[in-house]
Amino acid sequence: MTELLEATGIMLPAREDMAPGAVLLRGRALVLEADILSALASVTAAAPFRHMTTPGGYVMSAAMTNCGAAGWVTDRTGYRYAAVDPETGQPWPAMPESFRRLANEAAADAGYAGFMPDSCLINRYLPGARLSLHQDKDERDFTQPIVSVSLGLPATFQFGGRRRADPVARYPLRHGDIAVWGGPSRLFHHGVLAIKEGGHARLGRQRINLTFRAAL
Ligand code: MD6
Ligand code: FE
Repeated sequence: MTELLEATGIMLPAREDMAPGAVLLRGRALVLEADILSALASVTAAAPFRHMTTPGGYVMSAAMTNCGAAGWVTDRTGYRYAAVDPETGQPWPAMPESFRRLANEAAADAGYAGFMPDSCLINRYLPGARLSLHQDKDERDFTQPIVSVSLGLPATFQFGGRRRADPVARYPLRHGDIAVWGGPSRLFHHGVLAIKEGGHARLGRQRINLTFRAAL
């Protein structure tokens, strides 16, 4: 099959449908890898990773930061998008052009032409960190998709349905893979299983995820 690419020895389809409106694009970020990694270093130097607290009082195991006009934050008062980084008191770093372009082009590949993200949440998972099953529902406009870029250590992505109790499928995510979900699956539950110990050639002992949203 021509629609196969090799990643760490295991063949995966270049494109996989997870649900109606939800698609996995294997290796899609690699065309812009160098630009994305250098822009990532600039953003995280200006807005360092930090562990946020959920409204329920739990410290999240993934460390987070943001770039773009709006950044997703959580504290004891709730989840929201904020224009200013509560740690630095400064606006979040501007969204790098390479980020905007990658998100826009991946969304178009997935069937969502014209995606203009105003928010990029950046998650850093060290081995053991995880993200429990949840919906992304703090955005204003659910007609716009979510574009999620995986970098560094591999992860197992969980993708369920509209209801929390719906069946959940598991997909391996590797460096460069992009998941896009929107339309009928925009509010589907998803999560990330605990990251396994390891080292990545470019990023070392961590997984980085870029989650693009049209939030405002
Ligand atoms: C991922 N992250 O790390 C997917 N959603 O592959 C998310 O789904 C996510 O990290 C909302 C808030 C933070 C997140
Ligand atoms: Fe999410």
